Amino acid sequence: TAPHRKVPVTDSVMVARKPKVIVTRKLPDQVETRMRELFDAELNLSDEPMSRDALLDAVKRADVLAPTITDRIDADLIAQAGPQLKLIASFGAGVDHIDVAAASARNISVTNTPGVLTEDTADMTLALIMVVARRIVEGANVVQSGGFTGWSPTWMLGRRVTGKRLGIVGMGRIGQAVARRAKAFGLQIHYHNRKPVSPRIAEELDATYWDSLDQMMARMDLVSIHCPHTPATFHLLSARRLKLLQPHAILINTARGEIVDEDALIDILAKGGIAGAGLDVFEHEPAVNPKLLKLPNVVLLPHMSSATVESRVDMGEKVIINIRTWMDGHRPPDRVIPAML
Ligand code: 8YV
Repeated sequence: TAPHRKVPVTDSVMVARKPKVIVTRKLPDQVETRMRELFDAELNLSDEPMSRDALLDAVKRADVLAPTITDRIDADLIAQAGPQLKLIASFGAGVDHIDVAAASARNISVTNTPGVLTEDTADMTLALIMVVARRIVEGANVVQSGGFTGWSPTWMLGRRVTGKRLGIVGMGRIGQAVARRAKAFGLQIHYHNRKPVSPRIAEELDATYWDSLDQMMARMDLVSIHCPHTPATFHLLSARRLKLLQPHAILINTARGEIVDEDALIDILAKGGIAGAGLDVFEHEPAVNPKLLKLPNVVLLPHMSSATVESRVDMGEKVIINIRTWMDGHRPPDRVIPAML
């Protein structure tokens, strides 16, 4: 068994006990087992999402809270946290469910789990590109429902992907992983980002930088979103910007629903303003706008881009490493600070 650890020296009170870690959702067995070995861990074996009251109780008792995107860790909740709460070690890359500034103001560190879901999310993005452009779900449904009665040269025609232009919004780890795959599929890579990537990466990806998102949107065959959801990116793809897309364009979103004005997107899709969309995330998730369900030219997934056995274990490992590093009095490797957002 692991030795009992001290809480960080930076916390002035030195208590030789395992920290109380409250985990809000069910995690992979091996992650939970390790957490029980290392921490005074309270697990959520039923996986029932925590109510507001349960979360309030958790922040009053836990030294470390390990939440996920299904928990709203807002300023009000943080204000009611007990003085013992020192770390919010989130299971996930996005931190838009946590008020990082409010946590920071109370000296509560926030960590996330970047890097380990990059490749899976990029895989799913390429899958969505192919699925929408080549009408794969539609075709599968035809066969599944017994409707395949014969081939025809002009039936089930999709659009060629090779040779088209892909505009990536947000060229961080995931955006670059998408670009690498997309290049292998013969797509021409374009991107909009706060700043250009390094010359080495730009050259490797043969990527064209657009400082103007408007300019890029108007020229792309496919647009895929890979930026975080922050106040600055809320409705970044506004009604006005979505109208800049060409009628044959396809929009892919595996990032966050809030980045796209979903009502405007539905309107444009319904009017044939763009050709289709592949969405793994929704603005009011888990609620999905019923109008989206009626559209023939969309493929909708239940926020599963990072959902692989491997990524969930790796994410859990990262949560553990962040907590352990903090316990040892060091800065956790995946600390998120307000200035980063
Ligand atoms: C995860 C995600 O499923 O990590 C993220 O930001 O959106 C998802 O891929 C989720 O965070 C798990 O908490």
